[in-house]
Amino acid sequence: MGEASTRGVRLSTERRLSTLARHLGGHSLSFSSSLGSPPMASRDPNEFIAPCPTAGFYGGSVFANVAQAPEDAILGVTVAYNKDPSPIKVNLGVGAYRTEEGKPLVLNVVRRAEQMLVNDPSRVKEYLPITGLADFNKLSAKLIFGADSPAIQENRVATVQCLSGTGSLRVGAEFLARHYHERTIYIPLPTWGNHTKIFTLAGLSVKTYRYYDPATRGLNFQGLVEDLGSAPSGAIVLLHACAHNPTGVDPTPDQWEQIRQLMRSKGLLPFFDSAYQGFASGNLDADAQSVRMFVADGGECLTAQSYAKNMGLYGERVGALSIVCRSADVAVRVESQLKLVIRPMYSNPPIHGASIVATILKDREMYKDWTIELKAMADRIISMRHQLFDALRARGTPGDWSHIIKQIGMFTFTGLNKEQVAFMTREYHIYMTSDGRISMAGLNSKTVPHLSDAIHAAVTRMN
Ligand code: PLA
Repeated sequence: MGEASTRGVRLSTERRLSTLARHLGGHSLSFSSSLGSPPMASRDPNEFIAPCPTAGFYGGSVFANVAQAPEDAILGVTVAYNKDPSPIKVNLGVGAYRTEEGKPLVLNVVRRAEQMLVNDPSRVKEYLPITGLADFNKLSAKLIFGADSPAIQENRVATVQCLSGTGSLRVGAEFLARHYHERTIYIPLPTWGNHTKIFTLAGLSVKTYRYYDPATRGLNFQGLVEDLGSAPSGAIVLLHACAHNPTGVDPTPDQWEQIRQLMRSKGLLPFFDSAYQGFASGNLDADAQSVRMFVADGGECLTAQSYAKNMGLYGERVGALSIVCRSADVAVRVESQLKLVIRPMYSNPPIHGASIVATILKDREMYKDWTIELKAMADRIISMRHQLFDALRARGTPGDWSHIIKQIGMFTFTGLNKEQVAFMTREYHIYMTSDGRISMAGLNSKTVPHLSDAIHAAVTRMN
């Protein structure tokens, strides 16, 4: 910034401060020439706790015009659930794994890794580099692209540790908005609700492509091909690597191959969201096939990984963004620019969760134990699908419910409408998103009969 513009910023800041001071009732906030030093430092700190003119404007708030925002469509379901005193309430809103006993699960292998970290006196709490823990980044790239990936061997991948899947998507989006020539991103219809906000706020223009067919409760493959076929060349396309949220519907390997050919022929840039690797099939490699297919052709892509679900590290906020480039020197420059995106956002990522992941991924035994626990989670979800399907059949609930066992991953997209969902929450204290999505990972054998009763009543009384 030049000297003149620095002075401009300072003058306008001073003007805003003195206007504020006038509003606050004549108190002199005369720190105009000491902008760099905190004005509060020289004052009695209690002065700011006791009621004083700065607490409001004529008894009101300077934020009086701030409107009440609605709760988040997914996380708000948990807020409503927590407020409900009913003993029979069930939360099937957010995608968070619960045990058969309905309890959150910390994986044994995660507990062991944490114990090792705590017992290791050489572990310190220094800042990580802007790009995060180097081991974690290398191991994360291997996990999604495969140990023998040529892109990794040729050093063509820039990986940065980010704040779980959401942070990885956001950093990727900010990078694209600054450095990619095409600002339009196509997201599937429907998709995870946060995608639109993440990409829009990063400065991209969001469009949708047809994905789900409510009539068949399956993939609208023809619609997808038509929409991507008419997208402008170079457009970014958001793809769910596996276990599409909210529909639980994924393309077959053959359809993935057709999508790949179409996208490559039009120069569309794939941005994979991989939030459920291992949760779809119970197998980490199988769930990464779509991504690996695109990397194998030598082309470029972005991948956002989350360890929230597959390692149960939800609140640790651990994930990674990888950008696969054509050559090693491009990857180096891309990484340098990712640092410029991250530094002013949160400076550098947290150390604990990434250390847990790195500990598990680099130890052969622990990695194996993780895959066993992951498979057990995936299998329990699949068994819930069968139990729910059988329970609805036993009740003779009208409709074809086979999509419950056909869909994959954490969610079932039931096809229940808004009114039916509201009825189930009101009458049965079952909490789910209003689009009819239920988190199968939140169900257990004891709650299946209650949910089936609720669905049966909703379908027979509210259609
Ligand atoms: N991408 C998809 C497709 C997701 O479903 C989610 C999480 C994320 C990214 C982000 O996860 P992370 O930032 O926690 O790693 N979706 C959840 C939770 C499980 C949520 O909405 O935040 C869901 O219930 O849809």
